[in-house]
Amino acid sequence: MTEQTAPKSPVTTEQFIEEIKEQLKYNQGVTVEQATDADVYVASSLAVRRHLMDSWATTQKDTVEGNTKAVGYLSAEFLMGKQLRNALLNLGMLSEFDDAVKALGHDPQLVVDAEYEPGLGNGGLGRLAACFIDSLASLGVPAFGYGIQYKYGIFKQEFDAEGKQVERPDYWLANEEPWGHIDYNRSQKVSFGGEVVEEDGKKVWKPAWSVRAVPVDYMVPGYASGRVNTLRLWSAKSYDEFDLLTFNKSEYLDAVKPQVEAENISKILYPEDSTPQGKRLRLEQQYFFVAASLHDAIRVFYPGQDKPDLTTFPNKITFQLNDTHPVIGIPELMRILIDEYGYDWNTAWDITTKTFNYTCHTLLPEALEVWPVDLINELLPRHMQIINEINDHFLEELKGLTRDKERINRMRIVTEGDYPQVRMAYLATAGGSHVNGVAALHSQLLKDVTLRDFSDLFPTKFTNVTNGVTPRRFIRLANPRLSALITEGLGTDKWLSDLELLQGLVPLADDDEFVKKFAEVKHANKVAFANFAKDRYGFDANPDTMFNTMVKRLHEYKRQSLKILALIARYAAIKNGTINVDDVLPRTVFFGAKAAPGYYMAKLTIQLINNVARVVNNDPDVKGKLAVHFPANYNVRLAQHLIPATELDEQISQAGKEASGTGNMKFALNGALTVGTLDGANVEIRERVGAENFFLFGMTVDEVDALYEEGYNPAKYYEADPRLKMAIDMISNGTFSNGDRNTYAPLVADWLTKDYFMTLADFTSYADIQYQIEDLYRNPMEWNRKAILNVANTGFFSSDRSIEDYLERIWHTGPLA
Ligand code: 26V
Repeated sequence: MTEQTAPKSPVTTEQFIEEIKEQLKYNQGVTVEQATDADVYVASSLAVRRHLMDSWATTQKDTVEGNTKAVGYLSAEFLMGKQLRNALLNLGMLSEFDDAVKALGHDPQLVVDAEYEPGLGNGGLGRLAACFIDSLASLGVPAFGYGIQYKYGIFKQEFDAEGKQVERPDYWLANEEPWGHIDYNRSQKVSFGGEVVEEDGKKVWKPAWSVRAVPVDYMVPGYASGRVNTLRLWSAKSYDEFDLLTFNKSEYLDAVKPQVEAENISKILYPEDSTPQGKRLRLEQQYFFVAASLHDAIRVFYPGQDKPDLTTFPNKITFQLNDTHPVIGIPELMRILIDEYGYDWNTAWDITTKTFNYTCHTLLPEALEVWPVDLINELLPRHMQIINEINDHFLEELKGLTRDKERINRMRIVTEGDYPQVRMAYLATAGGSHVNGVAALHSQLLKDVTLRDFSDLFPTKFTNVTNGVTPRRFIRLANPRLSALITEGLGTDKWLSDLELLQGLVPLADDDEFVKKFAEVKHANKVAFANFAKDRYGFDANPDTMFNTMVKRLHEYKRQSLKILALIARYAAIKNGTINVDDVLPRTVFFGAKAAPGYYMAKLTIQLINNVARVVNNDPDVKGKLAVHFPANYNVRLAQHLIPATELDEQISQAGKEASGTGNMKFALNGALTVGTLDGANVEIRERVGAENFFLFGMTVDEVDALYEEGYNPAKYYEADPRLKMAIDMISNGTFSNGDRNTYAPLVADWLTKDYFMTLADFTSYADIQYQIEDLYRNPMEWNRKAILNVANTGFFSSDRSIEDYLERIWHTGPLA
């Protein structure tokens, strides 16, 4: 990326004050005196939007008229985070905003807080999509994000009196939302069901019902690029405003039923992020947004053309499939080309395979989507025919490549048997040009294990693009103190658009003055977080203790249980005098995690963490030495507050299970040290920061495989390490359940008899490395030197670099001229 200095504000503070006043008056219809923080938030957002308008229009025009292939990022999730400050940063208006809002008598922080965070994603995959569209715009690449504007985002998490997770609906559109522009004039019709008939030797799909997909457009401003791309999120509306026929039968409620059903499609984000449930509504969602997006792209790139030459389609736009959720786009494009535009099979297949590429984000076999043939037949009968035909052609092609019949059978896109299914990852691999994993280790495992047969026969299809995160949101906005120090240290702010410049900080790790300043920044961030936590959650966190954080979705493979077991062991050791109280390094542990509502073990783990926190925090024996906090509803906003304040970050998944992780990158870039396994992007982070600046523990992928092979017996580890035995016994004997021995019995039983993710086997090495961690922490200068080296050496993990890799290896396009 070409380095950019911070953009210059298009307005003075005085001008911006006038613009906000104008919006207050003509949009909200309130006087300055009447205006609430929420009013000022809406007014300033609308004013900011106006400054993006010209660039948005020229970017759209150049995207259509220029000769640069665009990128279409198809994703069921975009976990955007709040918009206002990001837009201000990218326009260079942060200080003008603060000053203008103060002049109007408001606290800028409260105005920014009035924005309700859109939670249109579950976790890593959705947040990655948001980072990627930020980087595409910042690099000046013409791009569309395409997804769904869910009415209800990821649930709001609360904890009840027993510490159990309770899910509340997230009705994020309850207040005025100034960013999305509903464009009724560019809606698309999306049809479902019905049957396929033959007419004049041609297959004709006669759908049974249709919904109207209405685009809601969000501006995606680039940082200092002068470009503003579009995130187009589809919302489902009914065509049948009123079914008169039914109404005449005087069944009023029945008359609105089709309308309600149609609009259900974009009503809610599915909160599972690993176990697909094969739900009909979810397939409807997938087809809904993908069909609307493909038709939209044809409309955009061939304006006003009845019979466009779609053989040029892959030169106009390349579509990235964010996991398998949009893969139904492959048969949909085939259907459009063959049925709607009259192309023959081979031409259509050639266009389609050139148009799509697929990113896989998982290694868990149960997370790979499959759809029952019966369900696809019912909802999308023409697509099922096309998928079957793709399967037939593909099997023919395989016969030309190998004589291994078993291998060919394993590679079927449509399985055989009584309940045949479509394997979406296989369809995506066959129907696109490239397949990539999201970290080096993950891409290797995809080739060696998950998609082995495919990579053997189509080796050039496979590549790796290691994930990244946007430094604009996760360093500059989240951590202004560190940002200022980095700019001071490097003598430039160009690092925000060329993150490898952080390398320039390496020598400063040996500069005691700089190290002290860095330590002050971290401490100030801890104080700021403690204040935020007190205000927002009501707990006291002591900034003079080590801040140790584990935030991510709750999943057994991520092993929050390992953290909680080690924590209990530590608690027990302090209590029973195994460690001298005076030798204990004071620590505050923060958890943040949502569990899928139907994921029993994950929810029970949440309950356990909350109750460990209750017991530990109320025990005078460990006061000042150990504290545990679990703020509810971990989201992007909480991440932006907590990550800059963290000193030790936990990335402790079982090796071979976390595809990449992106939190690990955010923490390292904010100067936390990582305790982690050799999994996902941890491997690459450790390579870059240096083994001596990373706390490695646990089994490797090969050791894990060998142990499965040998036969894993978790009870052996329970017997072997008294610390582990003590921790598990305390859970069983009711220490964290008011004496009730049954509460956590399912967790204990699982640990002692199954423990699929080998938490117990890694316990000893995890507990042991804590001594190293604490020894280092006792030497603040050395700790902070290492933390600086983490910042300095992780510039590679900018999402700008990820996007440049995609451009070069997969998309073969670049910035607009
Ligand atoms: C699967 C499903 C299954 C059906 C229900 C809805 C749903 C939603 C999402 C997913 C896929 C989850 C995969 C995922 O989030 N993977 C994460 O992707 C991150 C970005 O690449 C990566 O850093 C994490 O390691 C990986 O777990």
